[in-house]
Amino acid sequence: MKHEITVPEVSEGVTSGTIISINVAVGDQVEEDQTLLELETDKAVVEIPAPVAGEVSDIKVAEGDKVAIGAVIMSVEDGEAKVAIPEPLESGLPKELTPTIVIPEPEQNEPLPPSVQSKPVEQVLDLTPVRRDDQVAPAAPSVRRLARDLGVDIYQVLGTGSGGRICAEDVRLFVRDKMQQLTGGGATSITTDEFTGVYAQRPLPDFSKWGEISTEPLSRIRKLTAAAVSYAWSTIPMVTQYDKAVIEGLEDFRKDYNYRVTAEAKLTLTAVLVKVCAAALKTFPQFNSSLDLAREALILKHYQHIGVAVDTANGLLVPVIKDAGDKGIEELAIELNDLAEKTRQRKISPADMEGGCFIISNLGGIGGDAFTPIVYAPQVAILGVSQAEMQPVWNGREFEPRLMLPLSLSYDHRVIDGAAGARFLRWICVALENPIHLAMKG
Ligand code: CAO
Repeated sequence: MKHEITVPEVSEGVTSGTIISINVAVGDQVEEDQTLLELETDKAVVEIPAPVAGEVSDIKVAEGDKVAIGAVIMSVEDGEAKVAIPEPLESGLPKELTPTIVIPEPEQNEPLPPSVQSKPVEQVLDLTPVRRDDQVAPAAPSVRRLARDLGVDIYQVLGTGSGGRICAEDVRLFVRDKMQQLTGGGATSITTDEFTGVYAQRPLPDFSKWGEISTEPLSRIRKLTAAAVSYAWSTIPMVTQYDKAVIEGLEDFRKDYNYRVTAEAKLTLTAVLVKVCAAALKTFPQFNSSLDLAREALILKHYQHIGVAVDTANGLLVPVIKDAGDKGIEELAIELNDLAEKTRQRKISPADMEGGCFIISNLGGIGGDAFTPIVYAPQVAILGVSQAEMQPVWNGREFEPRLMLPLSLSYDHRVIDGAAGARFLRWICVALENPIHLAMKG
């Protein structure tokens, strides 16, 4: 049987296009969906696929030809005799083949499970194919294959690419949307092995309409960071608690100490915080835990591995100081300086960044008086450190200048109550103000 291939309607308002490449010759055997030729319109370049497998029997155009929408440009012979096809209904398929899924209305007095009580009683999901003979969906063969594999009628998918071109993400969004219609967007909606993070985004407008733009590919670190913070932000109900520690005593000691040691052994505020936070995790074990929702349990860790956010030329990395709770501040300072330097030079291994229980993000060397750090799943808390500065503090009789270190603790509210968050952060402030407390606790 002979199939005539016509110039498809690419998008509204487009009446013609130019053949920019012909990928087959008369006599070639082609697979279904194999690209036969490419058509350029003022809105997009469209690949025109073979509607069936067969032999190219006729080519009526040449590269460079301008063709009108609807003109016959090629023929493919599938080698089969023409057979009688049941008269299609308006939808394009016989009624019995129309895949319409109906969620039945429940029995009048039958109680609904709580998870579905608020859903509409009947939802009809119309998956009727809408293919029209005169139109080829503007999508690459790989995207058509994906749609076919997922059972999606590609003609129902809204293309978000240039000129309405359909990409793989459009097909996935279509499936997600239909599944959410089916489940009411509830807990049984579509799940994927991997949270799509950075890709979970609505289609972008064409910014070039408003001015000049340029595009840069995301680095691997940026993609990983985007996925991690998107996941954490959308799955952890978090709260941030703020407090301030008076640190002139600590700073006097640090400056005096640093006067006497080499650069490798320099005692930084962050090293002191690593020790303080490790001790705080020992005192408040639920801050050193991970929530196991599947088992409805809290996993408590009996080690204190502290991650330190390090700003590098390539982006944020978080190396982990293992067993910080068992190490002295001097040892921690040397280890942190070494690890931070290796991180900046990208000389750390993935193992150096694994197993963290809690993160310290110190932006105080750069500036700022407060920020909200994002808990790094599956951890349950993170400490943000802003810039210490002299501030007037009322001592009961007068204002006196004190060096105040602003701290912000974000925590997973499913695991940690507000009062516990406030106590934990106050404990850290007191430990920074009175380091002897640390020596007392070991
Ligand atoms: N307040 C005021 N000054 C501070 C400070 C603070 N909170 N923290 C550091 N400083 C000062 C230090 O005292 C130091 O000054 P001196 O040289 O006079 O002692 C200077 O800033 C530089 O500190 P440092 O970088 O040598 O050492 P550090 O331990 O304080 O910081 C590190 C190490 C790795 C935390 C830091 O280099 C870094 O990368 N910070 C950025 C972290 C980040 O990007 N976080 C965002 C993550 S997203 O939530």
